[in-house]
Amino acid sequence: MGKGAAEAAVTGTSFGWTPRKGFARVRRMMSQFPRARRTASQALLLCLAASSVVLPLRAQPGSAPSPAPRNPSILFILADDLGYGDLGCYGQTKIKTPNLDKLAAEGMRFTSFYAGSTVCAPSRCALMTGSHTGHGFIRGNAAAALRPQDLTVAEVLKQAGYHTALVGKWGLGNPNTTGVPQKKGFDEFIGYLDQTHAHDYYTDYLWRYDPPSPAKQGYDDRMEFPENRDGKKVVYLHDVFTRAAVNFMRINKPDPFNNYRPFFLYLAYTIPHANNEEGRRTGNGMQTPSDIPYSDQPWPQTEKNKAAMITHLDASVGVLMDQLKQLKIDDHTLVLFTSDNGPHQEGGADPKFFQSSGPLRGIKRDLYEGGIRVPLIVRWPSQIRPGTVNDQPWAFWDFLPTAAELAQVKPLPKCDGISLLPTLLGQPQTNRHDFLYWEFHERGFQQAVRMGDWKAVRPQAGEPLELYNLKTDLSEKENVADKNPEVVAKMEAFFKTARTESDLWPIKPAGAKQPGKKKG
Ligand SMILES: [Ca+2]
Repeated sequence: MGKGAAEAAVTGTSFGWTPRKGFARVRRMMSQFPRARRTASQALLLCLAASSVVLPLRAQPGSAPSPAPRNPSILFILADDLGYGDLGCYGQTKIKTPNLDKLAAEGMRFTSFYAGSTVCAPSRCALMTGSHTGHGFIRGNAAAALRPQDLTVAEVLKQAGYHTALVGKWGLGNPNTTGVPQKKGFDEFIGYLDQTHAHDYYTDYLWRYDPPSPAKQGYDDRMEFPENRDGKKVVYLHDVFTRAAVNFMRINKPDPFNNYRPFFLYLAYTIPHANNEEGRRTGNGMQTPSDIPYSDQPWPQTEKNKAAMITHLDASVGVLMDQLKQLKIDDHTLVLFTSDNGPHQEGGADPKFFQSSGPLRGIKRDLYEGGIRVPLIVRWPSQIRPGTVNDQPWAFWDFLPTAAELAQVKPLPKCDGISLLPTLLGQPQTNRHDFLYWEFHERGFQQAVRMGDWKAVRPQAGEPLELYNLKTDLSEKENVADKNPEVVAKMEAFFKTARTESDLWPIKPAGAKQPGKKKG
């Protein structure tokens, strides 16, 4: 596609930068109506707009018919390498996160929620496909791409009538593969495809997809940010993502024009991940436009930057919530916030400095709790009781069936997950996980299982299991395998059946070279 056409296409899309473009779109739609019908339509629109604000979801007696029952929109916000202890509402005392703390106070906070893996790509694969790492196609940070048969939550929601978008980091398919977002259920996309590219918060290009329509050309190409060329640091791409998300929600707000079509926005932010390349060059890979409000703290510069990144992320969540409220759709939008794995020790940052794992053992690349247990906050004011805390073990692969049930998809797609919609609605949750399973291929071959209060870790293939009782030993300090042979036997049996063999991810002995090190 020529650059001129590309730029023209960009201005008319859901990620357009100014509110005026949204209004211009409405005006263009209206101008296509014959004049006589336009006035009547405008009056009708005003009525519908008013009713969508005032009416609850069900029609009130004597009122005009309300829109057909509609499913909630979904805003899924993913942080990158944010630890279990990095948020105020999870015990953080130094890093300020007022907006996320408010989100938790207004919704449900999960204290035993797990990422799909302890690094990016397999974790995101589990999130998107509902398969844990014993069944998923992508089980490590290699340059693998999702295949046509790997059904994603975006495909499920799109088929259920949602308008879907990905803003931010993908990592499940590079250009010209079967795994690019537009082939995996996303109507629109702007962000990073490759994980190493996603380390650079001042990159001079992103990838972008916008589908063609009768009104405009599509777009499927790089989107340039010339301000950042030649190493200049002008546009912080995290902020581009926030603006794109805000614009997407405004333009795709369920309304009479789109027959109250709900949206699914997967907003995969990249902070507080380190810029590993910058870290190797300068010793400080915690890339942020400013260390405010921590400039005067007596902390190492990398830690000031890390704290500023997390507070910056928190402020962006505040912007998103303001937008939802301004659009008057926050009551009927399910907002989820979580992280793809535990805190990193990269770019000069020390995860111990802020106790980023909280009370948990381990960090990113560990299968101990600190590597995989992450915050999850869910807000849905019309349905979820504010200030609720849930300690049931759930994991990334539960999101697909939860979203599918929310979208009234029947039957629910087969996967490793369980819909936790009953829990969100305050109803009895009759089905729960017997086990949660992880495997990790970068350091030989490691496995972990959570079963009730028990946690088992196999440090290497062929080695005995370590066993911890999380109820009495949350920090996994005391291996009690010898004292609990029956539990170990049960775990061993499950380890044998939890996974399918994979040509891409074979079990290898300790020390064997594995694909995908230090990438995401
Ligand atoms: Ca990550």
